[in-house]
Amino acid sequence: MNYISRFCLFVIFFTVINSMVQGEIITKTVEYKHGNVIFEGYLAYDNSIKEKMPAVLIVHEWMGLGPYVKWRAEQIAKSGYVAFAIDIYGKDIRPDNPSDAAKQASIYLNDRQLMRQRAHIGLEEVKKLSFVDKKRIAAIGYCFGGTVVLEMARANENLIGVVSFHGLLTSPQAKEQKNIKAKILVLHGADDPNIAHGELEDFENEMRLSKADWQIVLFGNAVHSFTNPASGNDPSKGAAYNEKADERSWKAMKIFFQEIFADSQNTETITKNIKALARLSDARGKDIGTVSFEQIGQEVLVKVNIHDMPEGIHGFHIHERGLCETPDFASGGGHYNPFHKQHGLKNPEGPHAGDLPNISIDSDGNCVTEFFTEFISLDPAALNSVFKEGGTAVIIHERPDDYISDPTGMASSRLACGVIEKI
Ligand SMILES: [Cu+2]
Repeated sequence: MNYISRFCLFVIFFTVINSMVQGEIITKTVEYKHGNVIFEGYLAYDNSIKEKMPAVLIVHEWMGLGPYVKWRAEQIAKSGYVAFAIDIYGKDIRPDNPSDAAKQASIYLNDRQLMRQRAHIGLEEVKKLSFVDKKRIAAIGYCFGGTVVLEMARANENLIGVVSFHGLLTSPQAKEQKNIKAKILVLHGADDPNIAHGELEDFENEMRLSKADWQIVLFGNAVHSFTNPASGNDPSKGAAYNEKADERSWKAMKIFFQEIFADSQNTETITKNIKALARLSDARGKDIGTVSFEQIGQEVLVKVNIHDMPEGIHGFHIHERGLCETPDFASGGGHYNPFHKQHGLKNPEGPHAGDLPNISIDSDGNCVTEFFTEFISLDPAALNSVFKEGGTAVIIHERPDDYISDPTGMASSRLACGVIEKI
């Protein structure tokens, strides 16, 4: 966007004016400037982490940057991210009553370019931190702040994901935007009276047209501001705390982060040289060859080199435990299935992450083949990592996998097994 390049001409400076240590979490008030406007943000991070860390911007509610988002920033820092609560209104503009808050918020709600500008300035600040991985930044926002982070996604800011907690969803800018890049998670109270009838559908349509990767989670029995304990507990007022929805939405955000940060890590750093190997043996414990794994971008290249096995087509899977006990290999457990899907590469409710294509053993008892799978990862932090706690194992079955029958594909007994190990 043109306006972004214009901003880069301004000189923004950064001053740390206050610092304190809370165990391993460092928190700092950060002053920054744009033109004549001074802002006051809030930074929190875990001092014990040495490598570059992913960062999460936090955008405040209509009352401005206050204790609530500071508390959230500290929570996020404890999860291993650099948390930076940005200031949209400017230093000292901290409304203390709803009518002033509404006045402030509406300045930006009615001027989306100004809203985008203020958010962009905050984003540029966090990028200046030497310990932030600039390619791995997400943004979350509450109420007014939820609207701001969605606007950042519409402006195609360099964010890998945004999360709106009970934010207003629609934008006058909605129609101009195509191809939103940031992944979007909207966490919303199903009974939030601030969303007019039809606005949810308008937002969905906007996301479709923008070709966005988007999700909306609606929390039943939740109204506006359901994540904030200060909102009281009377839903009839339209804003109230809802403990269940608060916990569930926080969990949803963390799962979203795991996904988006692991994904970006795959493409940036994990691409190179993470490899794994399984040495397989048969029911009598005799070596029958190897299966190797190599992460290449989002996919894993699987290379099979097997000998001394019975001729024919055989089911071939990754199982959920890294344990190969002869003679039946039952110790490997079921198929590796971290996303709780059904079995089968052809199953519309599937597949298991561990579902791999059948292998064909020739008349000499050998099989040399290779293929890609996108269902597993070698990134230890990924939800579908083969290096999960307890490990995983490759298993060759007696019969072919029919690719559809849940949960085993009718592949019958287990002929060979090998624990997957990092090399
Ligand atoms: Cu199996």
